[in-house]
Amino acid sequence: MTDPASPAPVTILVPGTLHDHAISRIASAFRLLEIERPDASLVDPSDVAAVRGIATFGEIDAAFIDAFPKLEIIAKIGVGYDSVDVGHAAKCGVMVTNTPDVLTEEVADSTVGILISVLRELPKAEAWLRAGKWASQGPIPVSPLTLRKRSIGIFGMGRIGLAIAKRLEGFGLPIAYHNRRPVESVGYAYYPTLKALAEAVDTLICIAPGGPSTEKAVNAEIFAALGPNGVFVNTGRGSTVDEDALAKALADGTIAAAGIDVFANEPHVPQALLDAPNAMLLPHVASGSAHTRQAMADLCVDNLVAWFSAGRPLTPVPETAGVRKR
Ligand code: A2R
Repeated sequence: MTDPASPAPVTILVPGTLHDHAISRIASAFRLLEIERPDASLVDPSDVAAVRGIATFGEIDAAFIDAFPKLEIIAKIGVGYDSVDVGHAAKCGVMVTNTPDVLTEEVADSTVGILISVLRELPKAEAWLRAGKWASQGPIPVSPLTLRKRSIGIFGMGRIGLAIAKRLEGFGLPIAYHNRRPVESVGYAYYPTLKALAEAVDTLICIAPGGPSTEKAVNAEIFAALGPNGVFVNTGRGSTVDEDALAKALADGTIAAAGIDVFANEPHVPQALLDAPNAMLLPHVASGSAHTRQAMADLCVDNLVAWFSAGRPLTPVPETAGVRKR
């Protein structure tokens, strides 16, 4: 693709791995430049001034933004964009886009699946069968926990939180939530603090964004409030949880169990969590079906195409919604 205002093909930089479908669409619409990781020294100096867009699945810091004087847009794959220094991008007049909505139903499906798997210990049951214990020792002992009679608390009643709530309402369970402000269009019980929500429910689902405002918001105090029958599921961001406090709460019975799909320092998982038999741990798979990852890749590239052809992206993040094409 060339910019109507300039005949040279637009160069899009991809630092690190990206979905294959996004790569092939970028390569056919733009000039694709790939580097192994977001390190500006890996870009040939003759290409630095050509970079006008970045497509990424991962981290983009202020120094990386500053390295490219002609940078106009960072197109992030994923709804969360805490890995991009969006404040700095906004200050520099750089647009940031994410991929909301197209993953909402998939992440909600996965979250409910994780919750049920944790409660009914389905991974342990499968391991029992595969180890031949069903045949040699008989049925696996019944699961101590169940979804029946649970009360659900959702930390982050946004697009995905609402989709989770609707599903669990269908299971006949009461729903409550905590956001910074109540959502007028929903009738679920609102708690103005996370602690009050945790005290009121026995099942806490975290689907809030990462970043400074939620950093370690789920901590020892919240686990104590959730209590010994408590179950915690996180498909939001690992940074939102104090992982040391979670491991301790699982080990000493402060809560009963957890299902964790996201970690503070991915792909590294704290040993104390790996050691917890009452934790089900997953490698950030909540949106990870071929169907949904392709839709996320398409929206990422559609944002680049819309920016360079019409000067407006489809899904700007709120912090850069006011950035205009220079
Ligand atoms: O606080 P509000 O009223 O802005 O509501 C948002 C809530 N939220 C928070 N709640 C409490 N304390 C905070 N510091 C805080 N920051 C945000 O989280 C809103 O209801 C919800 C986020 O919803 P959406 O923006 O619609 O995001 P979506 O598509 O549901 O995805 C949520 C997160 C992503 O950011 C990724 O981290 C993850 O799910 O995939």
